[in-house]
Amino acid sequence: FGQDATLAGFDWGSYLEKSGLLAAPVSCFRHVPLCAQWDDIYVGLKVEVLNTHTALPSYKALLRYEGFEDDDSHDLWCNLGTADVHPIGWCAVNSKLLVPPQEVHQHIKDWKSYLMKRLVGAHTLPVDFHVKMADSLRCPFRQGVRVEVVDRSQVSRTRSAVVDTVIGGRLRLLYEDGGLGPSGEVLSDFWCHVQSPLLHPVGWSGRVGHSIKETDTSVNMSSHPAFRKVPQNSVSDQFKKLRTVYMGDKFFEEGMKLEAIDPLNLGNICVASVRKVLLDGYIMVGIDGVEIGDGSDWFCYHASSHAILPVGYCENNDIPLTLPPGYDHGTFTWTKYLEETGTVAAPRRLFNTDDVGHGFTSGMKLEAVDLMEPRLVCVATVRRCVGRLLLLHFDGWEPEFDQWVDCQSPEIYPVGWCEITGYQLQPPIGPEPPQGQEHKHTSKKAKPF
Ligand code: MLZ
Repeated sequence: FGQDATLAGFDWGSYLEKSGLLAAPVSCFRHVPLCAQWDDIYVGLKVEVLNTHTALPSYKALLRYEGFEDDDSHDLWCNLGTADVHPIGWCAVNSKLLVPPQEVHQHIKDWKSYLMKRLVGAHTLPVDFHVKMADSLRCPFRQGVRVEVVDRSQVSRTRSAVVDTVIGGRLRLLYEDGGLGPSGEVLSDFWCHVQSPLLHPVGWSGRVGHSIKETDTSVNMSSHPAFRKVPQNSVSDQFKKLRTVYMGDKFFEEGMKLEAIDPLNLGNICVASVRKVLLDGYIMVGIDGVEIGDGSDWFCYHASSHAILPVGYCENNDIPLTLPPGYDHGTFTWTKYLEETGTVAAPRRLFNTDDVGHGFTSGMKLEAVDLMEPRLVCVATVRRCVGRLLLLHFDGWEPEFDQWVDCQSPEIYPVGWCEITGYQLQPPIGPEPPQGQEHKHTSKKAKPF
């Protein structure tokens, strides 16, 4: 499964126009190329573009050739991040001829003086635009770097893995004892962004007290290119710094109750418990009522994670709370539940619910990782914004696939990101969205994985 959006005939420009929805602005995504430069990009900016409806502040912009004035018949969708779009003056500096499209010649006789009039005082792309783009795509990881990352076959532990591929800051990781198939194919891999909270330097698990799968050294991976050289251990400065939390004596404690995003069902926020307190602000969380009992389904969250929430958060924000089996919404109250279970709620101030003032609003389009199948970057829509959480919907997929993510998640990208980085984009399945309204789910129910 998994198909390339371009090959499938998907085009963001016409998709947005048909849906009548906006793309989320690049400036909403702090981890992506040119985020800091995006204040300089706005409707009316002039650029030079290869001569081959509304402009949107994503990477994709609708351009009109100079000379067409109010005539939109030759407008074209371009990705501002790709090398074919240049600041005004680029042609002159590079001794290229700046010529108008054929049709313009017919009604503008003196092109030179027309251009002069139009361009004097106009704004254009910053001169270092493409340099900045290239800079921000540089990545501290290469093939052969060893990391510790969540074990997708048992989420409570990490596992040693080696970087195979890097695309746009997203890593394809091969578990070191994942094995190779008969024709050398990788049997077990994992994808995440370099800033993912699931990714850690070598030695992290031991240091914080997280369980790690012992590498089965009898598995031979040496015929795979990522294992040709001796893996090079990653170190903490290659990773994103998390906010420091003071654990002191008033920190999370084993048994405290909270609400947590279910790591295996990211559309659900559940009744949960702190199961273990690790070091450096990390805790292991279990979902009440569905735990297997051996701890293999606990999940590690940092105290600053958006995915753990204080008791009452769902109710206060009108989000349906997923209850333990046997409880129903008519009768469940936290007060009763705490009493019944003889437990306490984790203190509200331990949670990172700071409002960060992101610019997302519901209905905005973006490119988002399906975290249950993290190789896939898909066409998605912001369905709800609650504090720093966004509920994402994957266009064309059933609402069961919806996922809660943090507004600063490194796994969400502006429209056009895949095109810039060369990452494959998963187009929406099913028919195109109907005009001017949100996409109806017409696809038949799809199963996860
Ligand atoms: N395993 C799934 C892939 C689903 C991907 C959905 N992404 C929004 C399938 O059955 O195809």
